[in-house]
Amino acid sequence: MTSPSLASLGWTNAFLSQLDPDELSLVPTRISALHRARIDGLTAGGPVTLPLTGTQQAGELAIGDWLLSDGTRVIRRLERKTELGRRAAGTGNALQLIAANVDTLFIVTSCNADFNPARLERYLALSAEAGTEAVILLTKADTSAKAEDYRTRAEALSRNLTAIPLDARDPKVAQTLGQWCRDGQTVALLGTSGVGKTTLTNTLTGLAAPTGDIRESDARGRHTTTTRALYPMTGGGWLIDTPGMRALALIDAGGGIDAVFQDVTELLGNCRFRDCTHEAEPGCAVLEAIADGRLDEGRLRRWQKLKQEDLYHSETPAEARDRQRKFGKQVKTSLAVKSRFKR
Ligand SMILES: Nc1nc2c(ncn2[C@@H]2O[C@H](COP(=O)(O)OP(=O)(O)O)[C@@H](O)[C@H]2O)c(=O)[nH]1
Ligand SMILES: [Mg+2]
Repeated sequence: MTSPSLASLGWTNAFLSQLDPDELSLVPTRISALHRARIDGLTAGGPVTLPLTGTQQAGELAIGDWLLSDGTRVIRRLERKTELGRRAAGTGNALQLIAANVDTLFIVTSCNADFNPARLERYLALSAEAGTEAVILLTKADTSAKAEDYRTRAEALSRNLTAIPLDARDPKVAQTLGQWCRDGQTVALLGTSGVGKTTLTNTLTGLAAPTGDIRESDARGRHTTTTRALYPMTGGGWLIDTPGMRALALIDAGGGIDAVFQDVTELLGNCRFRDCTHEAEPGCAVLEAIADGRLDEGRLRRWQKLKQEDLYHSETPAEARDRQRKFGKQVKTSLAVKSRFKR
């Protein structure tokens, strides 16, 4: 088997330019599997296994990371283009990395009741936060007469967003997605159980991982039997599939929210009052947009909910106390306002 070129592995000038002149003889190595005390990697010269020494922690590395090695050990990790991560439980804001240097995140839902704007917006925010390009894949288009409606509804969830209805089992999917699934590109799939992620993985990689009913044992089995996580796609490029991808929680949306809700956020500066809550104030640009049909009220509520949750999950304990104090005041004021109106 011939070895892939560095470019095929996803190496670009963004990585090359990080090298000092005296590092040019080191071996660029992309992590394909992570173990407690070693990594498996891909290089232009073929697959390698490198030990992690005392100061190097597997926890600070991720599948898809680029490392420099001297052939026997890891010298250093290069800065990432994108970082997919989740907030680790009980550690404040610490990010637990799931995958690095993913170019495209395929957000997978189906042309049926799985389609949920609030969930998709969260995934889109997560993708924006990670720095990846998001594309929505609408599987099971073959079972729905409304596939085009789903496409329209999906593309309305963020600006410049592409949504693609498809049959995940169709071998032509590799061509349909050829713009993202090609030489040097790295993709990952995100979506709820049953939407067709494994089916798509099989279609794009030519592998035959079990789908559907045996899903659960499959997920568990993979956890223990193999930690390989970077799969070559038949049309070129790499698909990252790790158990961690399945653990990416919807609360991990982070700061990407505003990028997804640009249609809402660009209205905010036009409200008459700077502290407008967009509930009932006169001169509220957001409520005006809803009144004349430019903005969907459901979308405004979903944005408010996400922002609130994000605040809650990202603030320090001191910030939380401060927020609760302010909220208490707000409640008192609004109660006072209400009782004034009653009289
Ligand atoms: N008709 C149809 N069935 C699909 C499609 N995608 C997935 N399926 C079926 O849906 C079930 C769940 O798919 P699977 O890939 O295991 O979903 P996962 O849980 O996201 O990995 C399987 O029985 C698949 O054959 C599709 O586009 N069209
Ligand atoms: Mg699956």
